[in-house]
Amino acid sequence: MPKVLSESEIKQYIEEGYFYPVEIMPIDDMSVLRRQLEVFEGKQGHPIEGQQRAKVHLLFKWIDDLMRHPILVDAVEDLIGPDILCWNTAFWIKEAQTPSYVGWHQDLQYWGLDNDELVSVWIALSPATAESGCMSVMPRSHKKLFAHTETYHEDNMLTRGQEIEINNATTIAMPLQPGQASFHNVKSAHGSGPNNSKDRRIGLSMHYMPTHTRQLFSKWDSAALVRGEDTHNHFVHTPIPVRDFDPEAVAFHQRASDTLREIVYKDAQQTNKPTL
Ligand SMILES: O=C(O)CCC(=O)C(=O)O
Repeated sequence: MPKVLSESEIKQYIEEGYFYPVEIMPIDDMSVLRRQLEVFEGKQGHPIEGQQRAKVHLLFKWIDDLMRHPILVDAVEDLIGPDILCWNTAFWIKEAQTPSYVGWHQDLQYWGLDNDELVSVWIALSPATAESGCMSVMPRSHKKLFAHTETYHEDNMLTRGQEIEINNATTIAMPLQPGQASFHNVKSAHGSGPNNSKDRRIGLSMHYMPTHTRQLFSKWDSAALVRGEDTHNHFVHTPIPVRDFDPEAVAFHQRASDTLREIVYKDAQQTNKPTL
């Protein structure tokens, strides 16, 4: 018996490779979380950047809590079963009226993971609309692998500026209000356009996988055990921070985010882009 998703949502995810929106929390509760991010950015004097954007559950206690939110994890359990790791949590921020975009891509090809069960959850902290550059997905694209061109375009937020040629394929925009999330399979082709709105577009992606998953690009990698049991131990479990910038978790973040960088930059040109 599924815990959160309906049979038709599960069927849509399996057949089409995505579904949205799922209500995770009310808008007002999400605006409290957005404020926590922006208070931090105000104190450091600039938006979060570089390695502050990846494995962020190790830096911010409130993100570790969000990653373990029962509605989210129940929904993921409905899709991949009860023993669940979260491999990465990453901010995707497009400042108001800026040209940054995300080229059409499939994640699986760059993450070194050995199966296609990983579920990507993208949760909105601010309105994600057609105007602000919400994510779009190509239905049923998770059933094959596409060739990517590595453009290194400066406005493409991806490490290599990778792009799939989508030609006339059908694509579906996934607008979300703060507190709502979309779910897509690690092989689903997705991308997003620039933010032409007057507000920042702030999203957090969280990548959940079954505990039997292996990392093929690195001998050492980490993930958070968010539910169930891990009898495989292919990933070192991330510590749970007791507060934002807990020294033990921050030290772990250094190694975890350096490793992530090595994985996503495997065979790529080095750029100063974030590790996404
Ligand atoms: O934030 C976006 O527009 C794209 C995010 C993305 O590519 C991902 O979550 O895998």
